[in-house]
Amino acid sequence: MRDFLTRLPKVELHLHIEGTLEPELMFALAERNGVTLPYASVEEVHAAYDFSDLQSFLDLYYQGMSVLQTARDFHDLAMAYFRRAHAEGVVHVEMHFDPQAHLVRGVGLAVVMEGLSLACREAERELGLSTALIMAFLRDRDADEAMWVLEQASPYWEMLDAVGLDSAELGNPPEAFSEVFERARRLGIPRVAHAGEEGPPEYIRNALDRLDVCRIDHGVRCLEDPALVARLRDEQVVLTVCPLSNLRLRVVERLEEHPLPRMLAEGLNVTLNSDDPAYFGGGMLANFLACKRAFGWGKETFRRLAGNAIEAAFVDEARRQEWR
Ligand code: ES4
Ligand code: ZN
Repeated sequence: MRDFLTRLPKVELHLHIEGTLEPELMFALAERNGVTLPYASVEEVHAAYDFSDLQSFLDLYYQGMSVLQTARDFHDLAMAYFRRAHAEGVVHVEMHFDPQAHLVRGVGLAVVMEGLSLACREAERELGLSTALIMAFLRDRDADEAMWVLEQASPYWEMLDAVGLDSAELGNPPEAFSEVFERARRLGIPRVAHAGEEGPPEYIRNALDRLDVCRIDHGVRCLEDPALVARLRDEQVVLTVCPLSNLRLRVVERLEEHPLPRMLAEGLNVTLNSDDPAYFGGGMLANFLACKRAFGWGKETFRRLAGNAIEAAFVDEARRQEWR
């Protein structure tokens, strides 16, 4: 099964590139940039990654990315991830990045875009790995700032495959960003949003109705609302589920209790993704293997899940055909 799951062409639709920062690279970049980290060793970092909820993770996630300062850092971060993903049989990566998390530290959007876009071209050329960019707005900062970031990004609009909405969900409902997402819609930029990870089903509904998103990131709390489940099934809304993330952030206490099997049984358009692999215990293959262990799924189920992601990717039909 491990061989089968490795060889299965996997498309990753929900990944935060800053969440791929492994402790070893974090230390190397800290040294290169003269940044002091609050950890003495890789073991200490791993010990600190014992999260109680989304916020406790986000605190360390934003702290960890303080080592990312130059375009070269962003390039090295992304290339290191692309190489790992490629080795696991990932054929396409759609990565969120968080401009505001860098802007507040004095690292401008041009630095981020230069590093990431260089890595994307290199991945295509050297690994045959295709990539897409999702510029995410931080929902725990205000919508005016998000709108400013979207305008600042005008030189890069053509390079964006989508905009997204992430960070601390509870108390930060999607509708606060309706004008920003309307602006993106008018620019012809597709939209996705995190919803129903820690937040209630209502946030999923409002992301669809008020932000006009084509995918919901996570969405696992939809099961609390049968009418919403019916809608998600009827409209075949793509849900980018991240099992190991949900486990490590205590959305579920055990993977065996994860809503994934019920979501599949409901006929929902589910995909498997890794979210922040450096923080949550592994990438795409680890997530697939964890599901195998917890749910005992056969090959057909994994083919279906991987197929759902292929159909939902921001790529053209010819590319899709190579992976089917
Ligand atoms: C995130 Cl797991 C998760 N949820 C919301 N925002 C995020 N940013 C990075 N990882
Ligand atoms: Zn996420």
